[in-house]
Parts: sequence; structure tokens; C-alpha cells
Amino acid sequence: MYNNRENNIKPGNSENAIVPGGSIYGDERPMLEQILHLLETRVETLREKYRADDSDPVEHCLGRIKSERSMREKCRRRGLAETTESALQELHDAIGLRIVCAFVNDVYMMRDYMLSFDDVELVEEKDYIRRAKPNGYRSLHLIIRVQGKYYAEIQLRTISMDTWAALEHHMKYKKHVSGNTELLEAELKRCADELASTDLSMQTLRDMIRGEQSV
Ligand code: 0O2
Repeated sequence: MYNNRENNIKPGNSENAIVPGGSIYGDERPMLEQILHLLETRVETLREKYRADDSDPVEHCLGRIKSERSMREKCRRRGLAETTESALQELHDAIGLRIVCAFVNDVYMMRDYMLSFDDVELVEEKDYIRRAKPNGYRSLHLIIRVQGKYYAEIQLRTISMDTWAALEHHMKYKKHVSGNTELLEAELKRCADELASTDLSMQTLRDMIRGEQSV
């Protein structure tokens, strides 16, 4: 999860070995923290610039290093050994940044900004905004490589998309939710589509307001 940085990691001393008692990140954890900090600072620098004329494109930004437990669980799910190599080279979301914007256009503006640095390469892009997942999930996902070595996943979305994802995530983990699952899923999907339509209307309204301001 993105709201909770895990700090109780035992330092590891091995690079690629399976270290049941140590960190799956071996001795790379400080570098992961450093790269995350770099990415967060880039977002903050841009926000500062825009705050000067009251047009900060970002509502909030959350960063996290994937918890030991989640990373080990993901390795197992993917049939990978629980090693530093798997965590940092086979999987690409040890470092995660979620950028939440008010408007859809700002999501794409932030995408371009995050990719504009010389030490950043785009490895993969999944545009679940233009092509929503069947359950209604919308978000723009980038996998980037920073400084030629460290992978990070950047999720960019609007406030509506973020609210929906949080609710859906919550429900997915509430295994005891009773009642008609099909109906719940259909309702969730309907909400996602309505929110997407509202996002478009809000974008249009803002464009109209800005158009009038610039006349
Ligand atoms: P966390 O704790 O958020 O990091 P996978 O990583 O295997 O689950 P894939 O195909 O590698 O999936 O990547 P994808 O589709 O880009 O999704 C990665 C992340 O997007 C997930 O991370 C979720 O945070 C988010 N996500 C994707 N689909 C959904 C969805 O349907 N609903 C919600 N609420 N979130 C979604 P993790 O690893 O699950 O967890």
C-alpha cells in the first residue's frame, strides 16, 4: 500500500542469496529510498513552480518502497525466487510513486514531465485511462528505469479514479462481503464509468474557465 512506509526492515548483507531473516532488498534499500526521494523531489519542485500562480496540477503524491511481505508474496505468485535479483530486476515496482491530479489533462502533463529527465527511460506504459480494465479501474501506469538500473512504477490518476481504486481495493480484501457479488461488481463498474464521465465534464469546465480568463 502507498500510505504506509515500512521502516522495520532488518538490514540484509547478501546480494542475491535467499535471506529468510534479512531484507529481500539486500543492501540496496538505501539506494531505493534515494531514488524514491529523487522522484518525489521532482514532483515537489514542479508543484512549487505552479503554486506561484495558483495552478498546482497535483492534488497529492504518495511514495513507497514495497513492503518486504508484499514483495516476497509477489515473488512467490510469479514463481520467482525470493532474492534481491528478483525483487529489483525481475519485478519493477519495488519503488512506487502515485501522483493524483484533479484533471485528466494534468495526468498526462505530469506523465510527460516525469519522463523528461535524462536519467529516466520509459520501460513500459499501461494506459488504463484510455482503455479501462474490465472492472472499471482507471489509471496511467509507467514503469521507468532510473540511472540505468533502478526500476520504479509511477501511477498517475485523477482524484475520482483514486477514490474509486481505494474503495475497490477495500472491497476486494473484505472477503466476508455478503450479498450478490455480481451486482456489487456491476455497480462498482457503473460508478467507475460515471466518475470517468464526470472527470471529462470537469476538464471541459476548466478549459472553458481558462479560455474566458485568457480573453
Ligand atoms: P500495491 O501495494 O498497490 O503495489 P501486478 O503488479 O501483478 O498486481 P501488473 O499487471 O504487473 O499487476 O501491473 P498493473 O496492472 O500495472 O498493476 C499494478 C498496480 O496497479 C497494483 O499494485 C495496484 O496498485 C494497481 N491496480 C491494478 N489493477 C487494479 C485494480 O483493478 N484495482 C485496484 N484498486 N488497483 C489496481 P499491487 O502490486 O497490486 O499492489
